[in-house]
Amino acid sequence: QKRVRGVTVFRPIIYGNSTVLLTEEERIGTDHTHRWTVGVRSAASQPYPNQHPNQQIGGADDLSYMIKKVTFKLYETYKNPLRSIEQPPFEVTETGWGEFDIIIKVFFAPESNEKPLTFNHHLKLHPWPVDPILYSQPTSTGEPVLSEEGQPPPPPPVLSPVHSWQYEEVVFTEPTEAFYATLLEH
Ligand code: SLL
Repeated sequence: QKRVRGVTVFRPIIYGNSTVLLTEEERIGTDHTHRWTVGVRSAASQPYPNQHPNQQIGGADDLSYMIKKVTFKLYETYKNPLRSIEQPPFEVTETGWGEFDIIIKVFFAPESNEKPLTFNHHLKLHPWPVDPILYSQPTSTGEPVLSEEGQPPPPPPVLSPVHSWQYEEVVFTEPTEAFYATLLEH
């Protein structure tokens, strides 16, 4: 495959996860606490219509002109832990109780001759480490807790949804002629 000399093409993507807490009903009979979606999405433009909280970040653009498939290596106790997604949206939705590292591997269109890209994403379920004293509300009297300066404490963290996404510019250096033609159409 001939390559186009002196040309570099950039395509912005994001990868990461969004998480919501399971409802009380959904928690019956399971130790799972969260529903999360891990994925690779367009960084640009239109959001999904009528988004679920797990869909609120990134664009709905179809990346299949350049991405052939994405694999997500989940924690080994999940059924079929190496998930292979061969059409958009390139994402996996699961439930669970804990955070772990997910290896995301992006495979490009065959005519690109590009090697796959690998990202390591730490699945995020919790907004941040919660200070158990600051956030142990409500108080027995119902009075707000005041800090030493007499200021009310910051509001408790919002537990759901939680978003953790990274921006990445995919760089194609001297793309093949066929792939360059495809890239220019998008
Ligand atoms: C931890 N090192 O201890 C991590 C592991 C694993 C999370 C977290 C359920 C998996 C399943 C699940 O959420 N596992 O049901 O197979 O925090």
